[in-house]
Amino acid sequence: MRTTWGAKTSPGGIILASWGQIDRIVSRSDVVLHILDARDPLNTFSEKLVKITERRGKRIIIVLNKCDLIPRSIAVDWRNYFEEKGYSTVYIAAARRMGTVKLRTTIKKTAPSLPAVVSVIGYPKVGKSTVINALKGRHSASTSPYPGSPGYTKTFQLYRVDKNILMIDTPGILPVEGDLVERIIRGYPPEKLEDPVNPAVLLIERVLRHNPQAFLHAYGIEAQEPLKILEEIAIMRGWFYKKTKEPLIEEAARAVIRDFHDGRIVYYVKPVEVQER
Ligand SMILES: Nc1nc2c(ncn2[C@@H]2O[C@H](COP(=O)(O)OP(=O)(O)OP(=O)(O)O)[C@@H](O)[C@H]2O)c(=O)[nH]1
Ligand SMILES: [Mg+2]
Repeated sequence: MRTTWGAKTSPGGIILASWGQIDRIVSRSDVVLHILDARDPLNTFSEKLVKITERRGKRIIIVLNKCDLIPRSIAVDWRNYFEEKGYSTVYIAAARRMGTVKLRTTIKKTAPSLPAVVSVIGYPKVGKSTVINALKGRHSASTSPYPGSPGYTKTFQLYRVDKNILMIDTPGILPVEGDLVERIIRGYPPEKLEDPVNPAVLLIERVLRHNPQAFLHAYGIEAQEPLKILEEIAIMRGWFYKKTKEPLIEEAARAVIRDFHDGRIVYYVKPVEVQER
């Protein structure tokens, strides 16, 4: 089923869903899977989606995805954190098909009746389409590594996962309530960012707060100042302004944003750090 819907595009050209559309999708679902990036669950968690789901009397399952990028103990801590708040929670690594058995049984336990319509909702690039493919057992929903790169989800589409589960893939919702860094790095294709340096600097600062070794491991760079890190990446890759021969930090900033999406820059937040904030 392809639904026609009033498509909206961000200044970066990405098609985003609106809250009204999300509300309609939630109304049509029996269960909502809210997909979070396990590296930073709270910054990819939408209070607004939870409110919509509650208002519509629907059940929600929190899915912590990309758990291959974090230690298992942290995934368990985050699951406990969300379960203590009353959410049914599953941790998975959809790209590696890990945790899919548990997710499937949780969906079936949570659904008021079977077959169930399950919508998959979350910020851009958290892995919504990959979750559908992992449950379906083959690549059906198109996926892509970066915001706006070919294959990102542009429309709502229904997939039959098995005889009891129908899933609706959705485009990444615009995190209007979201944090500035997330909004920029998930909301725009890196090559379309007019100023990639400022968001990259904020991202680097955040990564370093949680993992001071992140850039040493990713690029062999020891520096701890964001601009110095960008300069060193540009020098390493041979990116210079033609005229001035200065390091082309804009290109390095885009590379950092892409490497963050790819999981090359290792960074994760622990639930205890959140509680201490
Ligand atoms: N390491 C890792 N990467 C993942 C995982 N799941 C998805 N990805 C990667 O994350 C990127 C985005 O995946 P998609 O499934 O396209 O994400 P999406 O949420 O559907 O993205 P939009 O449709 O643009 O909102 C791809 O490069 C996936 O390979 C995972 O479990 N682990
Ligand atoms: Mg998608």
